[in-house]
Amino acid sequence: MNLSEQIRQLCQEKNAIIMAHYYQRPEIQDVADFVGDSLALAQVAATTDADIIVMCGVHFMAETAKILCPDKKVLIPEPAAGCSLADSCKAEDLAAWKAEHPDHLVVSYVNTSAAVKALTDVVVTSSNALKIVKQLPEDKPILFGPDQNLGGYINLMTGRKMDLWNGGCHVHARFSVEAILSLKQQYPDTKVLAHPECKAVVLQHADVIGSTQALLNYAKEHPEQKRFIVATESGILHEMQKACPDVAFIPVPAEGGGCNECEYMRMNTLQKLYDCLLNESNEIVVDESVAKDAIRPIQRMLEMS
Ligand code: CIZ
Ligand code: SF4
Repeated sequence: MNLSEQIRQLCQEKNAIIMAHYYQRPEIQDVADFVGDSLALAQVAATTDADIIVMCGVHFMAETAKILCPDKKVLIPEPAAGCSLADSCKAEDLAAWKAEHPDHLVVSYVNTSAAVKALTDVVVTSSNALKIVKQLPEDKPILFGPDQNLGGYINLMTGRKMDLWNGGCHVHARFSVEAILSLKQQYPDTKVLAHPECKAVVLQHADVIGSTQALLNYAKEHPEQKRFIVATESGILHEMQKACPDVAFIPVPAEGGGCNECEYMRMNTLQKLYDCLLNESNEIVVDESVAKDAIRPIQRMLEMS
């Protein structure tokens, strides 16, 4: 048996489920039971009857699964798979910001630690952020963190004036505007699909702005388009290509050239996935009192999305 087949066999023996984010390596997406964005991963985690969840994604995604499923064993193939965006907002800094604005609601992007979520009123992902912010009382001021680009995009689309934390994703910050312009020149009439974590100057050139799931759905729902220019982590191209085999998806390169990959997402490998499932290692532990406070804004998100 090859490694993927051995992983599938272990899943059966252990009643384990493998969940993978769209930014994972293609071979991990292919072996997973479920592939999705962080909203879908949280929704599946909330309802699975598996005993073990292996979260092939970054640390905050595994933490979210653990918070939603405290009685299950949640494993991550590479525990060092972090997120520069989540790291840009420490719980103590958010606590200080909140203290300066005691009348504000706190809306946090899902790319945050459990400790930050514990200080939050409602969590959002890029799939449901607009929908959720629109449901919040209009007279209530909002602190939004940590992604400034996503927050700016929500402000633009909703007319809210949320105060924004100054954080960002280093992968989405480095898409080259020049490359987009030259790709648009090379392929006129080709739509640009972009993630709202991209800089506003990139979003200005986008035809469709949305989460990985929304961009994927757009491609699926527009079979008349034979080509797309894509500005998000290039891992999503695997699922796009599978869903739309006759369409060309052109990734926007990073400034200075090269494919725009998240090095944290790529830390998980098939071998590490196998080892972690076999040994049930790298178990995620969330402090109970933190988990108790963090589950409320996640559940609120699931209800509101
Ligand atoms: O929410 C997620 O899964 C992320 C990090 C990206 C996206 O838009 O799907
Ligand atoms: Fe974090 Fe950006 Fe990597 Fe997503 S792509 S995990 S936001 S560093």
